[in-house]
Amino acid sequence: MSRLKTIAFLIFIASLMLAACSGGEAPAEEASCAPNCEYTDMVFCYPQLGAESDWRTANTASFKETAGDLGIRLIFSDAQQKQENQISAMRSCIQQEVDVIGLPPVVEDGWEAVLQEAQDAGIPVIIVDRSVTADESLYASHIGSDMVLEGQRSADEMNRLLPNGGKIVELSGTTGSGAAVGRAEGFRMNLNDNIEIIDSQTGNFTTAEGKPVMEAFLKKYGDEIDGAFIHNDNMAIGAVEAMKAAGLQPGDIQIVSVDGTRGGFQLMMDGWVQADVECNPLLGPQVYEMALKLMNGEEIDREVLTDETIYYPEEAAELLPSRKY
Ligand code: GYE
Repeated sequence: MSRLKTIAFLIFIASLMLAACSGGEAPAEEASCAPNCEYTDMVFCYPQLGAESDWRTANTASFKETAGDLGIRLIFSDAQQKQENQISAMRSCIQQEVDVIGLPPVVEDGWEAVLQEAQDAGIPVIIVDRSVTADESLYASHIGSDMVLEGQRSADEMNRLLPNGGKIVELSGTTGSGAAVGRAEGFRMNLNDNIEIIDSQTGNFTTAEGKPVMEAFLKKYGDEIDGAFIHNDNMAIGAVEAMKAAGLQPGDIQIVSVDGTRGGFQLMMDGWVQADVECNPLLGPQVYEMALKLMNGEEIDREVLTDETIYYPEEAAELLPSRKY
């Protein structure tokens, strides 16, 4: 082989290796202001999934208020818990050539096509809050809670509340959502063998749908129910309404809920909820910081999990006034 041919061959092999390493990932286009982009240069798209809970309202406020404070142009929409609405909102943002998209996916599956479209357009996507099942190469990062850990923590609390075992019901979040799937999985991982989940139904994370689900449980199982794992505080509010209507007293059913909203704190103060596992919705500042780094072509973490705790009735009254949501 002549020297020239050898060099050409080596270049060919090197380019093959490079392509293999990058996994076919199209790099996000750097913004024209890079590497000195500022928040005031940013157009950020947030196709919010809905307004189903107080958690969601606080999450929306966090994105809107922080955008206002930092001078970011926010393109916001509300998909009313419908994936197809979120997908068309994303497509509209891609068409408008936004700098970064933050996607809080209503369900885990079915995002491949639109994520690919964003990638082809050079627009990085940060998955916010719930997770997706799409391949990691299709998005820049995920910032949100560890839903499996929240489920595990909830089970630890239920184990503590029912030391001699018992029968419990589960009021699950939106079917197929990362939050409901993760919490259900983590809960089953840690739950003691002597505690039996006798039924599990979705209340879609809303107060309005949580109430009839608990009503039906009470009708079907009566006083067989020792405990309830409820995937968010808004459904717990609905469930407690049903329990009150059925003549139950606080503590008749041991309740573990998730979120840590003001409504959840009030339920703890009134004796209805025995533990509230925190899920923090105030993700705006963190997500925008990462979005700016992406615009400037800086390194980012592929997964950022929120640091969270568990709240108890004893501290609820003291903490309630300082709660932001
Ligand atoms: O727990 C619930 C909301 O995805 C973590 O969605 C979020 C959940 C939250 O509707 O209240």
